[in-house]
Amino acid sequence: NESQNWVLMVTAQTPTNIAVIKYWGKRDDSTLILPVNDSISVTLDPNHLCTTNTVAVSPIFQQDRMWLNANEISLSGGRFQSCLREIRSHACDVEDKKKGIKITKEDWSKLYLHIASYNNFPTAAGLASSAAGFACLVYALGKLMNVKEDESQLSAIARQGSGSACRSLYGGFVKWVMGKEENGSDSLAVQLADEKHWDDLVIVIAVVSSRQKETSSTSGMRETVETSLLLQHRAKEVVPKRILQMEQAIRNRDFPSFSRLTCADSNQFHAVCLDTSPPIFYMNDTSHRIISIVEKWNRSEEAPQVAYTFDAGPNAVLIARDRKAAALLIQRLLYYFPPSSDDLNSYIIGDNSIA
Ligand code: 2P0
Repeated sequence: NESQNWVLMVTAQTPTNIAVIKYWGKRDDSTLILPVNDSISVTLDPNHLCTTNTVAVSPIFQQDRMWLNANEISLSGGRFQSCLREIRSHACDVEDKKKGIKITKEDWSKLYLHIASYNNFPTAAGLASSAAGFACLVYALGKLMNVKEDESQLSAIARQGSGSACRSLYGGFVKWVMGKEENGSDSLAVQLADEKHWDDLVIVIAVVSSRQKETSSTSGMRETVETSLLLQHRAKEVVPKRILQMEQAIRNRDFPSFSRLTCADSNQFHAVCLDTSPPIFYMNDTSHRIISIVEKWNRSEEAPQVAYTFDAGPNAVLIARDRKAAALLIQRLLYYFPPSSDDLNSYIIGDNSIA
């Protein structure tokens, strides 16, 4: 440490995840982000919809700073602060003999970080950018600081950045166990099956609109918890049974059950939004048309070909049972939503607000 001119950095890449049994609602007002029910998601292929974070530490840095897609953003928010505080508290000694760098456990509380984050997909499109973002931030900092905790323990830190982020620490199928503890120590992600377990599935995302949603997930959830009776029924009666059935469907690669549960859970999540006062509408007419097309198609076949699920926005996440079904799905989407001449280069259907 003779010279103060060194910079140590780590780069990590984390994909986003799509819930097939949804998280919607927090069980307390604290900053811990503790959900009212378990959820299950599928983590996307790391080559698509992912966040890349480079985190760096150097004695020359004067304060913690972060850039998102090359624009500096504030780190003063409580969620960033929670993640940074938690990860620093688990930091260990780091030594790079080649560079002559030695950082002790105690040094980490005095050193500042620079974080550069890049999303390879539109941040505003409601495609779970915060999930990939916080998972990647926590994972990359964990590597930089030689944190010894495993992915599951790291997921409990990422959860405090954004609930759904805890599920992006693993690939494949992941369950976020809601936990019972008041301090959130048992509210973490576990991997149900790795990415190779069911690799026939093909996920097609139909971007219906890339406009920013009107009601953020955080405030939408708060309003639902305060006003929806349906949410209480969902969290206590419906989801616990569905979680068990979904785990079984994933274990057995049982697409008919997987599809039935995924579509039903998406529809109930949007019903709970509608049961909120004032009601929250995340889907639009194009989303509804996509549901009708898929439902009709699935019913006309011997077995379901495609599952649909919609998050806090109008974009459709369509999960095809195999490549053949995915090709037919894309053909159908292009038939029902023919691209106009000016958006032939775009993959956006519906109101085509941004190409
Ligand atoms: C999910 N969503 O399970 C559900 C389905 C959207 C619909 O998790 O307040 O951004 O940061 O914990 O994680 C979106 O909510 O909310 C979400 P916070 P988050 O994927």
